[in-house]
Amino acid sequence: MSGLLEKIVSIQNSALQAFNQAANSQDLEKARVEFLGTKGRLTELTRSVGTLPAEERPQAGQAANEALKTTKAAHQKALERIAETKSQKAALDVTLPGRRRPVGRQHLISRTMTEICEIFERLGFTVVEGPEVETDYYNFEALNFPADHPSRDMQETLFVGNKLLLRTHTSPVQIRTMEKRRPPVWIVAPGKTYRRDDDITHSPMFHQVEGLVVDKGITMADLKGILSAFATSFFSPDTAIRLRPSFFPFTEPSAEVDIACVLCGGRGCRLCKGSGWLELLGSGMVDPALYKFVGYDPREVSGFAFGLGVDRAAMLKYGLSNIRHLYEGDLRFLEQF
Ligand code: 2U9
Repeated sequence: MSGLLEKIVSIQNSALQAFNQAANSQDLEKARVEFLGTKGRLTELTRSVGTLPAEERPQAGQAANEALKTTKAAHQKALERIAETKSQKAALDVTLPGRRRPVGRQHLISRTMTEICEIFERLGFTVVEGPEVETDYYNFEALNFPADHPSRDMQETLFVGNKLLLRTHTSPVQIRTMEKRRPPVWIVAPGKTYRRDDDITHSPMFHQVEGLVVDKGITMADLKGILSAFATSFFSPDTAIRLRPSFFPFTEPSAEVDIACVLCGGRGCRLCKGSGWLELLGSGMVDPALYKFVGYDPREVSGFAFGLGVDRAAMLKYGLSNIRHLYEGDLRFLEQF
C-alpha cells in the first residue's frame, strides 16, 4: 500500500515538473497525454485503485484523486502561461507587417485659409492673429462704424457681455496691429468670425481673411493689382476680375471684387445667374478717418483693405452647393479633398 502511495506522489511530481517545464503547447500536450490521457500514467494508476483490497481502497482512492486534482490544476496553469507568452511574443514580433493607422488630413477650410495666406505672404504680406472675443471699441468704434450702423445691430452681432462680443470680422486685428506698428504695414488677418446668419451660404461661425496695406503712395491701382494677382493664383492664371462700386464704413471709395465665373468663364450660366461674374470679396481705400484712432498721419500714408470669406472662396473653388457640408464632419464629403 505505501508503495502505491509513493508511486502516486512520484508520478504527480513528474507531471508537475513536465507541465512547468513545457515551453510550448506541443510539449505541454505531450506531457498531458503522458500523465492525464486515457492511457496516461496517473489515469492508469487511479484506475488500478479499483483492483486493491477493499480496506486499502479509500486511502489510495483519496490520494489518487488529490494527485489528479493537483496535476490538472498545474496543467491549466501551464496552458495559461503558454498562451500569455504567445500573445506577448506576437505583440513584440517585429517581423509582422505594420498596422495601418487611418491617415487624417487638413480640413478644407484650414487648407483654403492656409492657401490664401500663403499667396499673400508671397506678395509681401505678414500673417497676424488676434482674439475672437472682442470689445465694441475694436470691432466697431475704431473702424468708423456709426452707432446706428446695421452691422452693430443685435440681429447680426453675437454679444457675450456688456460691450463684449464675438468679432463680426477680423478687422479688429488690423487695428490692434496698427496700434503696435508704424507704416509700412502689409498684413493679412485670418480667423473665425461670428454673425447671426444661417442659410445655405451663411453659417453663424465662418472664416475670413482680411488684408490691409498702409504705406506711402498706395493707390487703387495697387489694390486692383494685388487682388488680381491673388485671383489668378487662387483660381487659375486666366481668372479676370472686375471692381464694382460699393459701401463699407471703413473704406472710401469701396469696391466689390468679382471674378469671371468659375463654371462658364464669363459666358453666363446658372451659377453666375447669367451675369458671367461671381462676387468674391469686398475692398476699398482705407478711410483716412481711421488713422486718427491709431496715430497715423493721413497726409503721409494711404492704404487699401479687403475682406474675403474663406468659406465662400472654398465653395467657389471646389464647387460646393451648401456651406453646411463644411461643418457636418461627414467623411464621405471630407475625403474628396
Ligand atoms: C481696417 C480697415 C479696413 C476690411 C474690408 C471688406 C471690405 C468686406 C466682407 C467680405 C466677405 C466680409 O466675409 S465677408 O462677409 N468684407 O467686404 N472688408 S474692406 O477693411 C478694413 C479692415 C481693417 C483697419
